[in-house]
Amino acid sequence: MTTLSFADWMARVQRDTENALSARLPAASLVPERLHDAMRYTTLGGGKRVRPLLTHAAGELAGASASAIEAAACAVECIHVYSLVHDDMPCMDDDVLRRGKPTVHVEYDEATALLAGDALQTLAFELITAPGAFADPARQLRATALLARASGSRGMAGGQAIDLASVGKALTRPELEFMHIHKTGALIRAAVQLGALAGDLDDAQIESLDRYAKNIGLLFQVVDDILDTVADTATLGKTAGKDAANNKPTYVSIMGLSEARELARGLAADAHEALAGFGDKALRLRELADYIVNRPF
Ligand code: GRG
Repeated sequence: MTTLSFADWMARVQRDTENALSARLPAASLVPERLHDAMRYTTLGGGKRVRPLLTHAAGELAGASASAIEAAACAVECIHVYSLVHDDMPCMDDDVLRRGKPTVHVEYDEATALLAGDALQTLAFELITAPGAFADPARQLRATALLARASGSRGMAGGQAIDLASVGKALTRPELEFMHIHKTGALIRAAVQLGALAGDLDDAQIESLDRYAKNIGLLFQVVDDILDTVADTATLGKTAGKDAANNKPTYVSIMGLSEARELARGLAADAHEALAGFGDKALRLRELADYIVNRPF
């Protein structure tokens, strides 16, 4: 059996995710056309697909079927895209650029952006609860509950609320970490857990993957803060330097650039350590940890 290079594997998962999402999103010709068009506009043709990549890597390790992995990966990405659409709205981050394109409320209008986000969130739960999506209905139910919790007020939405309330405040490092564990980390953690639950790992193995996922969730945010400082708008496909401009606390503002880089390296090392018991099966998860540390955008 030939093993794909990481770059080829990543390109394959990104292409498969694009096709799977396109097939699952309502056609733009279906009433209400404007809403469906906005959902497709914001979901398709962009994004690194980090969460689906994590779901695929964990699902492949767990021996899950391709169809279960695909359903879980699409569900997580729909939640992620909904969060970006709402985050960009004038009532939150008020941004005009996302994934190199005008944001949904700019390209369409605010009401459509709100509804597109809402509908993407509910589509995620339609996908993860589809009959037969997982081989084991008990695990499917567990995955559904996990995704709901990770997205809600004790997960991503809660982290966003803390983020909005912290503008202009001098957060301590533990406070900043608490916010990011929820805002960014919870969904990344869910992406790995859903992949694991789609297969048949035991609870100790799921626990090890969760330790990996917690580190990756925080690592993703630390790198995001570094990129917001050092990269430009064209590279990022979203407005660079926004955190400083909005007076938002970040790892870079609290620790400085070189300590933030050191923190990223430490989190990546801990993520690698969590995978020690899986041997070669965890190759893609290891490669993804390294990709997240070194990602250019
Ligand atoms: C509106 C409930 C609600 C939540 C919003 C995720 C989020 C919470 C806001 C996004 C703001 C932001 C820039 C967060 C930092 C980390 C992050 C999630 C970046 C965007 O994710 P990427 O880089 O985006 O994976 P792509 O476009 O590649 O999918």
